[in-house]
Amino acid sequence: MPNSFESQSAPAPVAKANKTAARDRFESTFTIVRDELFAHFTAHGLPPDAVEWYSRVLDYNVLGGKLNRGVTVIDTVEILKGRPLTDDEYLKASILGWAVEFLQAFFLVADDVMDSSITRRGRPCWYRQDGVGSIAINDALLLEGAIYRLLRTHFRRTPYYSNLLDVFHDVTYQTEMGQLVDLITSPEDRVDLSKFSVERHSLIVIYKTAFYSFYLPVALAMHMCRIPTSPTDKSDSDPYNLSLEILLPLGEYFQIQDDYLDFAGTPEQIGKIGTDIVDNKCSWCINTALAVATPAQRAVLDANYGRKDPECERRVKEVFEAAGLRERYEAYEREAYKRIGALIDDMPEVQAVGGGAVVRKEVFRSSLEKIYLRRK
Ligand code: DMA
Ligand code: MG
Ligand code: MG
Ligand code: MG
Repeated sequence: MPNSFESQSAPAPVAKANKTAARDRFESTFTIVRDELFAHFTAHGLPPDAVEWYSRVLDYNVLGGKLNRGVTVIDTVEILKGRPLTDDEYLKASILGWAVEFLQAFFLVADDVMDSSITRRGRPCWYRQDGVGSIAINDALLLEGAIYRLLRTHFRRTPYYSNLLDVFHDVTYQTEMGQLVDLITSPEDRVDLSKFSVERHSLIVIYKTAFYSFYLPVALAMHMCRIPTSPTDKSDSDPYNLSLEILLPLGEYFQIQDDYLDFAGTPEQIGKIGTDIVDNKCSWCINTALAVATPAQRAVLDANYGRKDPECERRVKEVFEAAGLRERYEAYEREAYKRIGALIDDMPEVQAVGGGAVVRKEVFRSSLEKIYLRRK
């Protein structure tokens, strides 16, 4: 397929139906995961009210999203194997998919508390539900703990168990580093737009989003397919490092979409009310506006950004509109799609990495197509 923005159109109905079927099949395996986790709670003698609470935590926070990360694990295993999966392979890939979705749920529950967000996936954020409040902190930790229960149950006896644990631990820590820089770059009480920069933004988004959203699902699939890490680890030919070269720029592009939609998307469309302006976030929008603002516009931004006042937020949005952010974003998206597409085009079709295992570039193309032009 030619790699040009112009050649892209809406997905064909068949492709869309396949996508929905893949998601539905993945979603249907959730009951397995749920039942296992409940059985474990019950085996520890936890009372029914605790199991019932946990059940609400899982249903509310793990389900209701797009499930792109989980589905990507399964898609990637299929691409790497080059054939349909056996039932056992499908189950294993879907457990890894759920483990990624649990990690996502863990981060989102905590992120919404830290960002004082109002809604998520079209409903109140979990911490804002009646009777939840700061219990959400422990609920987030329980969601993280569940990952390691699932891995232990399904992978303890596989030779790649330690690789799975390693990648989950690494990526979790990287995400937390990103959240740290995100949070300390947006203090509530001291707005100082001169602290923002595209370099700072790039660091934040690669760490808080790209590793766990893009690298993790692919790396898990690669481990499940027994793709070896290179013995020298840091070498250019290490397939995991090569994957990062595409997946980190892809993750950066994805978070820029998220930043843009925080400003330009409607709550109905994105399922959440944008909080970046009020929260003083170092987002793509403010960085782009700062780069082109006239002195008068800059003064409006200085006086109104990061203020807990709807009128201030409205003034900032006015400057964003006047600075042509919508057109600038469209141009950015075309450029990112071409640039990342070219990185993928430049890879060999198949990278043989030893032991008969191969990495196919379709893995990366499939991730890029999943997010291109997304509006939610
Ligand atoms: C998301 O950043 C990062 C993590 C680790 C959840 P964000 O606060 O921009 O996400 P959202 O817009 O979904 O709240
Ligand atoms: Mg947030
Ligand atoms: Mg956040
Ligand atoms: Mg956001």
